[in-house]
Amino acid sequence: MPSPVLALIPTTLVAIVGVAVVVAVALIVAGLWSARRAASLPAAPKPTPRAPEPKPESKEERPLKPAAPRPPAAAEPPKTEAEKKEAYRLKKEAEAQERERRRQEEERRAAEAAEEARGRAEEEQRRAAQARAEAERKVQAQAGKTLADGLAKTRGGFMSRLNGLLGGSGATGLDEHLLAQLEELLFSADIGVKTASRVLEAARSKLRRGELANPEAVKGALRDEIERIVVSAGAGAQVPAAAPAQPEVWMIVGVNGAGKTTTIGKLAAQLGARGAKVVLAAADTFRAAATDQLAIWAQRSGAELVKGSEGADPGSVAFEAVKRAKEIGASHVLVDTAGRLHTKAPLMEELKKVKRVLQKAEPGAPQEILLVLDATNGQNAIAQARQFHETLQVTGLALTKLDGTAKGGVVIGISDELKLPVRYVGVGETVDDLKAFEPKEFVEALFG
Ligand SMILES: Nc1nc2c(ncn2[C@@H]2O[C@H](COP(=O)(O)OP(=O)(O)OP(=O)(O)O)[C@@H](O)[C@H]2O)c(=O)[nH]1
Ligand SMILES: [Mg+2]
Repeated sequence: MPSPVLALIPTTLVAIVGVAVVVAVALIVAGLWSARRAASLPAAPKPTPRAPEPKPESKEERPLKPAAPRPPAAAEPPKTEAEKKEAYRLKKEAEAQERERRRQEEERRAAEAAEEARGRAEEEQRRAAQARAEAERKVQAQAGKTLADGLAKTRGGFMSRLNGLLGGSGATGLDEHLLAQLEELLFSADIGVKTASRVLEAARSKLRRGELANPEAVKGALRDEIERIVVSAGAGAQVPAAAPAQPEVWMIVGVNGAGKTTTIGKLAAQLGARGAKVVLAAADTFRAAATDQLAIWAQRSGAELVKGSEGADPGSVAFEAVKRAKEIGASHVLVDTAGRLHTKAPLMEELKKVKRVLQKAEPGAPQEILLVLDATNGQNAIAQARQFHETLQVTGLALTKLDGTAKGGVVIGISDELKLPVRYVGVGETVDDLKAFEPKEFVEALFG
């Protein structure tokens, strides 16, 4: 039979083990609960790194408004819907502000560029106006040049010596000695020996008839004779019909550098100013620069230019120009030709050919063969005129550069010897310095 103590042992043991199990379970449960709780709590916020402030690179780059606050870089994506929406809203708002900032910046730059362009345009306009005013001032300064101005050097030479002889205090009476002095003066006055003799003879015969009472009267007699010679050589500049049925063709000829192209340019400008439609024929195909020079005049005067390539046949350029003038209903064709020595026969033949081509291009053309003579050539201009006239049957003369010479008396010699009308005289380089020649005005300007 078991003792009662032994009987108690299993019961006690069971109780102890039971308590221990309960305590252990309780501890485990408590541990698990606290661990879960800890896991469900939000993590302590980490400090967000500060986004570096955008440094403006320069004054230009500085935004007009402070940049919109960007949403802080989320350490973690938002968890809730509301937070997501808020973050999205902030992002959109920042983008919109950035767009606005860029728009304003572009607007500012465009305004600055427009202002700069306006300033530049104003400056250019101011400069152009200044240049125009200066050019105008120069033209005005020269536009007043009259035939008398142009003849100033001639008056100062031949005429002042004549006045000294006949009008000065030294002129006391009329005798052979005075006539001899007069003869010498006239012979050296570029009017040519023949003409000088003719003028002197007229004065001498009046003297013999007792028509000249004093030196002043001798001067009057010389003046009358000179006027008779110049007037009888023919009319001055032709006045072209307002609307001719067919274009008038003028062929311009002369030695090198006489002033042909310049005279054509001035004529084109004067005709253009009167409303005439003009065609310029660049038949000086000898040098490319000759065409360029004429092209500038065409542009200035509003005339149309017909040209060929360098070395092209001058006749074909002239022909094309007449054809073009008919097409556009032009009133004038001015044909520029290459300068040539009047003594070079083959070159003079070439001019004959151009004339023939013009005759074919239009019946009656060329209506004018204008010989341009440089007045500074003096007596040589008369020799040139004779040769050109013989080859081409010149119809009129233009005497250039009278302003630069004391040899204006050459006009008298040419008129007398060749009986060719002086149509124009050049007294300077501007358009208005080409004057229609008026014989009486010339004599008036010469004698004063
Ligand atoms: N002072 C002055 N100069 C003139 C006058 N006519 C022309 N000239 C000048 O004379 C120079 C020669 O003129 P151009 O028209 O080229 O002469 P060109 O006869 O066509 O010459 P080539 O074609 O080489 O034969 C230029 O510098 C002209 O400005 C004038 O009446 N007075
Ligand atoms: Mg020329």
